[in-house]
Amino acid sequence: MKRTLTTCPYCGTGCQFYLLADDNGRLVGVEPSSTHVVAKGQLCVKGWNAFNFPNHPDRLTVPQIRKDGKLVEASWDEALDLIASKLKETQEKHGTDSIAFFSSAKTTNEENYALMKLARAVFKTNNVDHCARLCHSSTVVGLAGTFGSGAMTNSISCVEETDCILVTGSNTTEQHPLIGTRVINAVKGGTKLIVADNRKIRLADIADMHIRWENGTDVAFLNGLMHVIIKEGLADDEFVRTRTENYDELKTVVAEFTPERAAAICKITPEEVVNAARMYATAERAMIIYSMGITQHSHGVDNVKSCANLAMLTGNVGKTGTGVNPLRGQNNVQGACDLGALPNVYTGYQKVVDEASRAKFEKAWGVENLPGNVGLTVTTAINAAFDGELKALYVLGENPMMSDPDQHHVKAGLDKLDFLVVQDIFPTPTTALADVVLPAACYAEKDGTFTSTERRCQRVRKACDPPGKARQDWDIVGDLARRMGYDGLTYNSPKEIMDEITEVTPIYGGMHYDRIDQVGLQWPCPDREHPGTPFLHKGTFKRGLGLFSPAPYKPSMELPDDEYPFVLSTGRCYFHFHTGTMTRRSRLLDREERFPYIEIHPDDAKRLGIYDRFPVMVSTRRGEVKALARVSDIVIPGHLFMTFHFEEGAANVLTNNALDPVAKIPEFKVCAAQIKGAS
Ligand SMILES: Nc1nc2c(c(=O)[nH]1)N[C@H]1C(S)=C(S)[C@@H](COP(=O)(O)OP(=O)(O)OC[C@H]3O[C@@H](n4cnc5c(=O)[nH]c(N)nc54)[C@H](O)[C@@H]3O)O[C@H]1N2
Ligand SMILES: Nc1nc2c(c(=O)[nH]1)N[C@H]1C(S)=C(S)[C@@H](COP(=O)(O)OP(=O)(O)OC[C@H]3O[C@@H](n4cnc5c(=O)[nH]c(N)nc54)[C@H](O)[C@@H]3O)O[C@H]1N2
Ligand code: SF4
Ligand SMILES: [Mo]
Repeated sequence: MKRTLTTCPYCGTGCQFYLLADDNGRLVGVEPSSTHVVAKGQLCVKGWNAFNFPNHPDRLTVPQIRKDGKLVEASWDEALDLIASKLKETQEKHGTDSIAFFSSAKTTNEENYALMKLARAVFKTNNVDHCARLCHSSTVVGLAGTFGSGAMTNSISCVEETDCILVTGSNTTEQHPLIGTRVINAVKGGTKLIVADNRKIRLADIADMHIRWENGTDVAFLNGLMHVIIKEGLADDEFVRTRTENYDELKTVVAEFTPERAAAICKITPEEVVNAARMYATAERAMIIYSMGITQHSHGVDNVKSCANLAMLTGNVGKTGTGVNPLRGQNNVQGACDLGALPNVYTGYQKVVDEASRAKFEKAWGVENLPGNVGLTVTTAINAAFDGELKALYVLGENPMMSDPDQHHVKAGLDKLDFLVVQDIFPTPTTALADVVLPAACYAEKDGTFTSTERRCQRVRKACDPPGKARQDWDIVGDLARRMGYDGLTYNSPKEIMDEITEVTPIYGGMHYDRIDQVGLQWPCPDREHPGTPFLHKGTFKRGLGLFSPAPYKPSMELPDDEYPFVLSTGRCYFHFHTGTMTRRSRLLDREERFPYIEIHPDDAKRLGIYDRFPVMVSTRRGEVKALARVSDIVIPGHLFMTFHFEEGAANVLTNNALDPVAKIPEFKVCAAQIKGAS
């Protein structure tokens, strides 16, 4: 049996394991790595099953081109020549920014670098983005504004070195299971746990406090906590004085959020606000863990800034066991951001509007006139397609038909494009609309690196060959570049790409393959000798002083009314990942959760005559979908919860395309819905 050490393709926890291949080169299993810093010999159910989907017969194996309305097999030459000529033609007719690229947090750092370089160096557009937009774009904006860096401040190991954890909007045991395990261990060791999430997630069972506020009211709650902390003299005055600025404004804003007022907005009790404030602020070291419950709102940036304010007010930044810790979702979403698959920055967050950065990349890439305008995001690109302004789109490893808000709107936008290319490993509802479909190699079939939520850049290694004619994403991108007359994307291996990355990216300066062979390094890692950085902002913030950025409370965009009386929230379950392309093709995972379902509180179900496991119709102003009722007190009365894993009951038919004004993240966590029994 061949054993290949690689990194899990699912969540951002970044566990490593060995892929096991038999003599025919077929993947047959997974073996955990007992020495890995995070996994420590364990894996969650998705990790254990990560060998399964690469073998699935549905894999895309040949390029396809749409002819007379149908996708038919084509050669690589035909497909790539067509793409090159169509993209060129579109730009000549409608301008450089009439095309856009979606990159992928599922693919490697090297592949994200290649795609963003293709967009910028070859097609001269900054219209390049990826699913971080739908995920932690509020974090990137909010923490960059307050601290100067948009990443998780501390390490996963810090969970076991803290005295109090505030978990808010993160279903840690299901979505970052091996971080969830750490939280459980910490609690067993005496760490206090506050769970602020209105669903009764598994961590709620062991929490010292479980606060079930209304979705979308986090700013009121966090301001309430800060009000109490200041009033009761629990702030870290020394930290506030020496490490931060704009404290007076914070004081003014939170002064209005008495526990009574905060509690009234959140529909909890004033005592809960006071007790949570005391528990968090009196801990010697306290950390905040958050994820989508905080970010996916039309006021996601305000939520993130409020978390940062709370941490600064109590001096909980810049040391071990503390910090503001957004758990990054996808296996390589941290890396896709770091490598510049974003419309405003090159690698390492070097801004495209900055002339010196442009000059640096022009020299490195041997090109002229890199564009200086900030490009379209995933969400605004779909809107631009809908408005007829965007004409062509190249989607590499995303499934926007299932993952973007308001599916009818997304479909209408994609339908209006003159040309759509989708490069994936499986057929999806997005490939179904494409003019050209390109088959890619999956994680098990390639070399490269992923960067985990704790900024740890780790190796991904080839364990088997790709099926049929599928090729590595970076290789396809390089081939297309050559057809556009550019040789600067021709590499022999991902290692060569990483060597280039280290040259142009200060935070990745020391990430050479020989250094991360066994144990990955955490950025910033500026040079060959640097040991990596376990926690950020020690002694000084990246931006100098931490900036208090108080936010007033703003309600969500669409609240329940007589017609749509429920709050519908969407998210995930333990067994499936996102749009299900991989987990629904893994036998064991598929068996656990087979049908779309919606959680509803027993009181509501009773009132509406809805029975557990019976079909219901859920509708919003955008559309309706059928699902099976899951009657459970996991949710509070008046709230519904659905996952977006199922094509046949797609939650994003229902969701609202309202965006945060700065981060452009959609409001996936709150919209108004109606539910009734169905046959
Ligand atoms: N099994 C599995 N694991 C995954 C994924 C997957 O699809 N499946 N996806 C990965 C990705 S990309 C991501 S981003 C992460 C996401 O990981 P999480 O953010 O942990 O997952 P979600 O289910 O989206 O939402 C988490 C919690 O937010 C709560 N919530 C909703 N609205 C609010 C609110 O207004 N305020 C607060 N405080 N809480 C709220 C919900 O009740 C829910 O329990 O998971 C990663 N891991
Ligand atoms: N309603 C609702 N919608 C949401 C969310 C929510 O909470 N609620 N969460 C949002 C969040 S946080 C996220 S991160 C997004 C995720 O949105 P997406 O990234 O669109 O979702 P995925 O299913 O992860 O899509 C990844 C695609 O890449 C393909 N793929 C996998 N590996 C490779 C590879 O190596 N090469 C190539 N070329 N393709 C590959 C997969 O088959 C799949 O089609 O969804 C968002 N959408
Ligand atoms: S916790 Fe995340 S990285 Fe670890 S095995 Fe599970 S899905 Fe993979
Ligand atoms: Mo995500």
